[in-house]
Amino acid sequence: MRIEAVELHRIAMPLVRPFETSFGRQSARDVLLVHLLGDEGEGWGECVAMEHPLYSSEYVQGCSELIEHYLAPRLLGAPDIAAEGLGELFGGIIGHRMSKAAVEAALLDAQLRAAGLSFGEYLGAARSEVDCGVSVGIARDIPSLLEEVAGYVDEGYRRIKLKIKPGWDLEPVAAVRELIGPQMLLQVDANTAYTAADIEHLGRLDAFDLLLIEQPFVEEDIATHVSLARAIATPVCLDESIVNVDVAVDAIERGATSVVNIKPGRVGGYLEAVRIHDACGELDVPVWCGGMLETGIGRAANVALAALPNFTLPGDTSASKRYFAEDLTEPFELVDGRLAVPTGPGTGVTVRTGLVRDRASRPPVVLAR
Ligand code: SMG
Ligand code: MG
Repeated sequence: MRIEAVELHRIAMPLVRPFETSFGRQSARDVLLVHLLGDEGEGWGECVAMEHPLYSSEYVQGCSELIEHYLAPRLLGAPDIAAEGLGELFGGIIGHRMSKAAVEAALLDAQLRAAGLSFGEYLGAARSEVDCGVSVGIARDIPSLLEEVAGYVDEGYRRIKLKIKPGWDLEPVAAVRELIGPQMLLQVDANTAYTAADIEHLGRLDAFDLLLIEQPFVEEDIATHVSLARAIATPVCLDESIVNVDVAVDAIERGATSVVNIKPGRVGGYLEAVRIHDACGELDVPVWCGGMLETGIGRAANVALAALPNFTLPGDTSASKRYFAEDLTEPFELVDGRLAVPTGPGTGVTVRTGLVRDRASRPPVVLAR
């Protein structure tokens, strides 16, 4: 399709409760949306970068500028472009995967809407609903953590993930395992907060029968993840480190990760996410869909991805109300611990453009041919 205009929207979305990880605490989501208008229709994509470069090197304002100055000009200069051609169109622009992924998502939404195909149909979904887990932030104290976890268990979530950091690990994990019982799936995520000196300490998590431990060490450090995986029984799962399919295969072959967290934004888009899914399937490595506190726009596409056959573990694909009182689309609601894969064309959800306008934190950036 020929892209006539690129709009970048910024929305301040308050969270229903603050979310704290090993790298910080946030009480709102600074959302960047890409809206593409083309000769065959329009599409929306959500950028997963956080407000500050603390989860990874990308951050919202940087993504907005990168798209404005580098990606949008190439889009607007192309006579005819499809999502499958973006790798070539953006060739030579190093990194900036979250920015590229947001543009890809918007273009996929536009072209799939035009073709009358849903994300699920296009990506290869094998199920009509997906098992959901919930990511639980670092709490003020153990009683508050238990109260929050108990609420999610009551809502029907099929897996609990606890954020951990040095000083907030064995005790909260023990207390939650005690609360939820031995059957319920439980995993932890350190967001790179540990070092090689902590390997013995992390081995004590083996006592709690965890599904996995996610990204204990910095993203470039595959070797220390290999050492940990050899030292402990709990499976090691990489998140931040996995930036494309080659890195995923290499990390698996080296023994650094035996489960993979797939986030389309982190790997440059849904097409690369599917390549990682396929490669992991061939290596018999299960995958699950991560989350970046997406609004309904990003969530819709993630839920479709999570319905692919090798997504065998519950994802961080929670209901809209886990984060937002009011979503930017119709809300995703948990039914029996699952979310339904949207079936309409494109993402299958409708963007509430009035809300996008009313909640804007700054004027949109509008670029046209
Ligand atoms: O969308 O439910 C969600 C968030 C899940 O914990 C989550 N994401 O490292 O996996 C992760 C984090 C990254 C974002 S933390 C601000
Ligand atoms: Mg993670």
